[in-house]
This record gives sequence, structure tokens and C-alpha cells, in this order.
Amino acid sequence: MLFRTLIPAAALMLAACSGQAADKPADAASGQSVIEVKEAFVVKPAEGRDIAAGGLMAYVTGAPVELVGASTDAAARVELHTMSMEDGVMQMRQVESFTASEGEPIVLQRGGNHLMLFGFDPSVAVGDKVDLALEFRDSDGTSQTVVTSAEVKGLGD
Ligand SMILES: [Cu+2]
Repeated sequence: MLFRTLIPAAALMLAACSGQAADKPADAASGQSVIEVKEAFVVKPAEGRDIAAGGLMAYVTGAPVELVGASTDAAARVELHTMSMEDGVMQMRQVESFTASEGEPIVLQRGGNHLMLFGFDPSVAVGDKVDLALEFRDSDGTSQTVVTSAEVKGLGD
């Protein structure tokens, strides 16, 4: 009798768990931060150039995470760059990572911290979408890759 009542209870619990997992792939109970990337874009370089700048917003819910790398089929290599004014000259510098915490997203944009794509595919046109794979790492070293669709913008857009 006890055996018969336990089975349905266990089945219900399983159903509840799998239902929740489908709604939230990385829920807070698992301890993993939830990362949301929005407004990703890449600026198509001028004719004859193959270095493109890109940007995005990366929000985190939970513990802080670091963006440690990016890649795309549309370019040979993607670097993380800062931009600052030094002695009246704009300087770009490659960095290892950017950090996002709750209420303080990673903001990558033109004129500030940004993505720099080298060897940009010249066949990619303004208005196209390219996939960007973003590698995040949390404080205990766990990696999460977030793939986002980046809009290809023109230089003046
Ligand atoms: Cu740069």
C-alpha cells in the first residue's frame, strides 16, 4: 500500500522539476547566474578594411560574471577592447575580461568599451545578422556560452 502511494508522488515531483527546467534553463536554485545579452551589433568596416567594432548589453541575475571571450563565423578573431582618452588621443587597449553584476551590466558600444573583430568577412552586408558566441565565466570558474544574434550596421548608423 505504501509502495503504491509513493510512486505517483515521485512522478509528480519529477514532472514539476522538468517543467521548471524548461522555463528557466539556469534557475537561481542551481546557483548559476542567468545572463541575458541584448542589442548586439557589429559595424561593417569601410570598403577595403576588415576590422569591425561591435557592441552589446549583457545583464546578469545572480552572482557577477566575466565576459572572457567572443567568437563569430563572420570574423577570424574577436578581442575585448577598452577606449580611453590619453594625452588628447583616443587609445584602444585589449583586456582579458569585462565584469557584469546585478544592476551593472556590461555595456559595449562605439566610443567606449567594445568588441573588435579582426578579419571581418567582406561578404557580410549591412542589415545582415551574424551570430556572436560569448564566453562568460563566474567566480568559481564555471563557463557559460551565450550565443546572440548581432545586427550588422553601417558606419554612419
Ligand atoms: Cu578596438
